[in-house]
Amino acid sequence: SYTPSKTDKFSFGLWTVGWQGVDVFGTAVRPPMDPVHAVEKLAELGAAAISFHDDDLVPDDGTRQQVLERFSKALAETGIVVEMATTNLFSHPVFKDGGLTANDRTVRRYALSKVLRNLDLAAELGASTYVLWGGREGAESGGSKDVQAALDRYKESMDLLCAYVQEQGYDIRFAIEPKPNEPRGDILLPSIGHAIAFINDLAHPELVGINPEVGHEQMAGLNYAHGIAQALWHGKLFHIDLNGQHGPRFDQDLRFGAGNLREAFWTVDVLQGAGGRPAYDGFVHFDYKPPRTEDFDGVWETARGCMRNYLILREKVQAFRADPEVAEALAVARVAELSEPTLADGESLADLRKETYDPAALAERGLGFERLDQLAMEHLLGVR
Ligand code: 3MF
Ligand code: MG
Ligand code: MG
Ligand code: MG
Repeated sequence: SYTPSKTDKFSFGLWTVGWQGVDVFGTAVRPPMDPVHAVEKLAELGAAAISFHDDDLVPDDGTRQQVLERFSKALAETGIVVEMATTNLFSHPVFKDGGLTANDRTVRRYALSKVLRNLDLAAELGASTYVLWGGREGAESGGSKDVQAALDRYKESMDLLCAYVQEQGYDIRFAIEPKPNEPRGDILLPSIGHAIAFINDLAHPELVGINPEVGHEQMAGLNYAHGIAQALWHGKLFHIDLNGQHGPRFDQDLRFGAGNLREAFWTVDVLQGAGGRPAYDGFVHFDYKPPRTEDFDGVWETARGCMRNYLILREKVQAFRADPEVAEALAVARVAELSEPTLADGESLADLRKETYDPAALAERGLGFERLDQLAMEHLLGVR
C-alpha cells in the first residue's frame, strides 16, 4: 500500500539518482547514468516526473539534438513528464564568483544567456517551474562582494527573465531556491525569509516563488515545516526539494525521511493542509544524493525509500488528524482559537482596552501541548 503511482506526483532530479558521488574529498564511485535509463527506472518505481539542469541532460555539442530526441521518446513511452528545469550556474570554473551576480559583467551576460537557452528547452518540454539555485552567488570574504549591488543585479536578471517569459507566452513560473552556505561561504538569499523579501521587490513578484529544500533550512538551524508554512501564507510555495539532514552541518542530501524524522512528519502535515487548509498540490520533488556507499541497486533503493517514506508519513499524518483524542488535545491547546481575529467584527480598540483582564488567572491555564505532541510522537512511532 506504500507503492507510489503517478497521482502521487513524485518527481526526481536527474542529478539525484544520477549523482556519481564526486565530493570534496573523493572521486566518482558510480559510472554516469543514461538519462533514458533514469526515466525508465523512475517510471517503473511509480514516479510521475523528472527535472534536470541543462548540463545534466544536454551536452553543448553536436549530440544535443540526438540526446533530446532519445530523451523525449523515453518520456513519451513512459508517461513521465518534465515538471521543472533549472540551470547549472555552479559547476564550471567560469562561475567561481557566481553567475547572475558575478563581479565580472561578461560572466553575468554569459550566465543569463545560459539560463535563457535552457528556459526555451524547459518550455519546449512542458515544464511549469523554472528553478534558480544560486549556489555560487555569494562570497567568502567581506570586501569582495558589494551585497547591495549583487541584489541589484539579481533583481535585474529576474526582471529580465520574467519579461522574457511573458513575451514568449511561456506557461512557466520561477522558483528561487535559498541555501545558507556551501559551496560559497555565504550565499545570497540564504533562507526562505530572505528569498521572499527579495521577491516582493521584483517587477513581477507574481511570477516568482520559492523552492525550499529541507536540508538547506536545517543547515541554518531553521524549522523547515514552519518555513514552508510561511511560504504558503505568502502564496510563494511554487515547488519543494525534499530530502534529509541531521541538523546544522554540511549539506547531507539524505533521502527524504532520513535525518530529522519528526520535522519530516510536520512537513508532510503542512503539505497535506494541516488544520483544514488547502493541500500543496504541486509536484513532490526529491533533491537528495544516494550515498557513496551505494551501487545502482542502492541508488534505486533510496529513490524507492524517498517515496515510501512520504507515503508512510502521509498515512501517519492523516491518522493523527483523524484521531478523536488528538481533536480533544487540539481543543485543550486552543489551536483553532488562533484563527479567531483578536479584535472581533465591529469592536474597537477602545472596547478591547476597557475590558478587564486577569493576567494571573490567564497565566495559570495550562495548554497541554506536551500531551498533543506525545500523541503525534506515538502516531509516528506506530503505536497508535
Ligand atoms: C544544491 C541544490 C541544487 C538545486 C538545483 C536546482 C544541485 O544544494 O539543492 O542541486 O536544488 O540546482 O534545482
Ligand atoms: Mg541542495
Ligand atoms: Mg542539499
Ligand atoms: Mg535543491
